[in-house]
Amino acid sequence: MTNHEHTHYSDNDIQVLEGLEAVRVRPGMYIGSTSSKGLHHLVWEIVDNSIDEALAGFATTIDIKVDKNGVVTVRDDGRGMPVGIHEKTGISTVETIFTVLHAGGKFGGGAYKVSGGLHGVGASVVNALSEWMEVRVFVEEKIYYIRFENGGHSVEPLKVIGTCKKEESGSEVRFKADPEIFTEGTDYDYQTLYERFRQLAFLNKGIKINFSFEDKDGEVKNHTFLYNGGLKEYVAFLNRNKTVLHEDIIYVEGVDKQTNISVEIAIQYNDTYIANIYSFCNNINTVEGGTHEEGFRLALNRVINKYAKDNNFVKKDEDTLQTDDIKEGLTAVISIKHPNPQYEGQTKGKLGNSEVRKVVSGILGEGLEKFLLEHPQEAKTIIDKAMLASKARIAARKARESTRKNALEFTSLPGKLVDCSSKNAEISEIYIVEGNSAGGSAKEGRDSTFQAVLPLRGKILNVEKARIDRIFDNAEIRSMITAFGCGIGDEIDVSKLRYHKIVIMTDADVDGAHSCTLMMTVLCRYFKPVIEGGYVYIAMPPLFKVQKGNAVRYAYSDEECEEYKKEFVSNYKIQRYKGLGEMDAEQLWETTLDPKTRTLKRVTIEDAMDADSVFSMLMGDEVEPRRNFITENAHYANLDI
Ligand code: 28F
Repeated sequence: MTNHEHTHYSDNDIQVLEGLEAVRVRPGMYIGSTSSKGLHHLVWEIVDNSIDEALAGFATTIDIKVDKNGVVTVRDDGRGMPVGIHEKTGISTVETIFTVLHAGGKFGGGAYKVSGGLHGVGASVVNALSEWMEVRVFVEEKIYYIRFENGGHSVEPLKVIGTCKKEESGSEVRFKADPEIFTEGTDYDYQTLYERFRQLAFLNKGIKINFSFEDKDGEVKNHTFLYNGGLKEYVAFLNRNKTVLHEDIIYVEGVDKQTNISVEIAIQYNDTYIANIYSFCNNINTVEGGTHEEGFRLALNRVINKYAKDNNFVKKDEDTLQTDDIKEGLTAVISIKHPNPQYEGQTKGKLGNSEVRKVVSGILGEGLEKFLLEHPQEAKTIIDKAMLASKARIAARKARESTRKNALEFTSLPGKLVDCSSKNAEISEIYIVEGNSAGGSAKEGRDSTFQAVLPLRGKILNVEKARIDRIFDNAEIRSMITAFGCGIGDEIDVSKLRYHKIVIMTDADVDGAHSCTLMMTVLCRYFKPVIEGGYVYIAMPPLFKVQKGNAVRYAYSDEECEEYKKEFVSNYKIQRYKGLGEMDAEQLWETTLDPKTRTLKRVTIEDAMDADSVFSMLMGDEVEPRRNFITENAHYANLDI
């Protein structure tokens, strides 16, 4: 810290600076981590403040620019941050907001912060973790300016640096994250930013978000996100590669006057058997659900069953449709805004406020009832589908009971599994290999003490197109269930998993990528906790072997192959691997099995929504988006999961 930079500070302000020092000492406590994820939190934080100004009704447009040097600029057309002297700190409110920890909450003049919440740590944290930051406020035809350096030290107090038009009011923040803090560098990921801004635009209808991103080569991509239909457009987007059962999307919104909770919900059924329900509180994806999702299910169950009975779809009381039946093929987004959200659960991704249940159930119940009465055709389609699901559920229970019986009767592992000798799950690995020839090499090449091999015959079942009863009939999937040992679906118990590494190994070509995706669909749908636990990997076999004498290089891309050719200059041999089957056991060990040299890509569900759309696209009926995706992403390292 260089002292001459803040000589105008009083004693009181030194404390303020110490506050920001604490952020620099333990950044993880404020932004979760100093990885790329933490870096992106800085952007979310500043953008959230603009979103709040828009939700308060004062801003309509947010411009976000990221340049190739990692400088982020965010601007909104709101009222502009208050420029007067702050009563408690004796410095401008702008400077207070950026130098006092949690100033946003503590100094809030009554209006609650809607956006953020979970990560809403305040702009001062972003300032503390920035190499430099500049703030401009456009208000009453003047431009105010302040600059901070070296982790939050103002260079001089807020001052007027120019004039602007009356209608140009708003706030602008520019910053460069501090590379000394962020261990993985200060480069932003285009896809991550793009997807979050798109999501924010869906969740906050009518807010226009202009996004501009300059990549390393200086090429600029521009996008404008504006969805006046809000969640209605979000659900249409999520179903874009699916065959929908009704064009009119069920859409409900309302505010509960007593609690000041606002609710927005959109629902549309498609012809698959999978439910995709996404919930948000204050623009945060509540991945573990919570009381808003409970209220949603209560209303759905109550209203659909009432309608089915009132209209003689079902006669006896025993024919009650279960929520699981009603959820089949349903895509829904639930978004609530709460003045005082309480989060719980392992990752604080579960909404806990109990009053929310009744509020959501009430608002959705009323809206859904109205929709069904006004759309008898759609109502019939939905109830027919739920009744079919109910029949399938009963069939599935029978199938599952017989599978379980079988599992009890024959506790032996599936015949095709070549198990490892270790019984310690922590070190055990299972390679799921497509095709018998590759399975053979893997069997020979592996280290049998801790590596098991499960060869799968041909393509496995496309689970998105199959009902649960058929899934239990499928031999390949049954082998997986027994080999993993942890159960499936709702009955899964990850602590029983027999291998802590499940490695999907397919050829590095389009067919292989397709098989890999199919397997991941199975895992995603029926073994989700196993993916969430970080137990699933994709093996990355090389595409080329470049050899000169005893020196061997394995290349995973054309570019890498070119590099090795240059390295060897001349007299080298190149072998292109068309499939895993072409490698002998020793080569397979060296390139794909040996923990010392192999490359494994861990599969995470960072964004289940997009994983879902990739799967739908790859496996849905629409051929065109699928073909495009496969050709653009032929190297499956790019799969969005
Ligand atoms: C680029 C990031 O941060 N926009 C913001 C405002 C507007 C007000 C405000 C912000 C009130 C008491 C805390 C203006 N006039 N974009 C932004 N726009 N903060 S941040 O007030 C700060 C709070 O202390 C604002 C009247 N009320 C509020």
